[in-house]
Amino acid sequence: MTLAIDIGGTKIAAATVIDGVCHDRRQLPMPASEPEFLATLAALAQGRPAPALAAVAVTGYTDGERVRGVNRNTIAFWNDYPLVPRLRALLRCPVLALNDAQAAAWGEYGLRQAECSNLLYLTLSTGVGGGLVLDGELRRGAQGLAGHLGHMAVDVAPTDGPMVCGCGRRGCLETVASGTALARQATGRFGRVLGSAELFDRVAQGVPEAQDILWRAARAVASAVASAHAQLDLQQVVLGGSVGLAAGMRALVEAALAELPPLYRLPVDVARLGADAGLVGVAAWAVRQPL
Ligand code: ADP
Ligand code: BMX
Ligand code: ZN
Repeated sequence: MTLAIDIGGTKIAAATVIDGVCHDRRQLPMPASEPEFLATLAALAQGRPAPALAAVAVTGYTDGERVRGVNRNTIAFWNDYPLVPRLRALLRCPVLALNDAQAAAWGEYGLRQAECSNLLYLTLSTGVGGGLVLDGELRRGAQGLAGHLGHMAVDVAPTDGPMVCGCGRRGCLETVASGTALARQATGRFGRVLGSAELFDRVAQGVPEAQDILWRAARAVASAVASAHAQLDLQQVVLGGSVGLAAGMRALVEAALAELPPLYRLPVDVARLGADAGLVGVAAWAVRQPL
């Protein structure tokens, strides 16, 4: 029995995963401070059967012990944070950690092995994350950074002009197409604080300014996907995260890819595991690792 935990910029989800199925899934907001974070994790773990293993999908890149933010604005205390030792002490069981999008890529690949062996998972969420399965293997890279497509510079600027990303680069995909970026642009365009879900509502109502923001985001995603494809020769793109799963987003990304030369028109699907892709994926990955 594996306790799976998915730590994002906005929320933490936890579930007991048995044979690839989530049981007792619970979700709480991601707190801003470390003490609250540990208390939230304790609450999510409470009342479950003692796990043999905890598998943690985490925003940021990890060497398996510590976690670091690429975007330094996402979580204030995520700078070389000893996540795994802290969780080991809290949960009193072995703990394995993996980047959240890498975890979700592995989860989606598990359902698609018969169809493809080169898959890109993109989460459009608080940030924009990416996970790569190439030749049937999950790629983590030298320090766990592999697949961070959110920090590729794209040739589409947000409606409020090219922005410096929290990673320090200018023009990253994440500054155009993350939930945070959509909310920022919607707030600027409509003159009052709006979230990404409210932007989607306005798109559904046919408001042109809202449609413009989302279309730019889709074109930016397509631009990054095409660049990744040229480099890696992919077969399938899978979209996840609350923005990636939101109504109409997949179709917009496919429409933006259709503007590009045929070579770049990869099939785009939404995560079959939905919001559980990270939980199921990290559990499946962890049980195969030597402890
Ligand atoms: P995390 O980044 O913690 O994994 P999510 O995948 O839920 O969490 O992504 C959070 C982002 O998605 C936030 O910017 C939030 O405003 C946005 N969001 C949440 N729900 C929706 C929705 N239904 N439609 C569009 N955007 C959403
Ligand atoms: C950021 C980066 C990635 C992560 C992606 C999606 C940080 C803290 N995170 O690009 O590691 O995969 O966001 O994460 O730099 P989420 O928080 O949106 O789920
Ligand atoms: Zn960046």
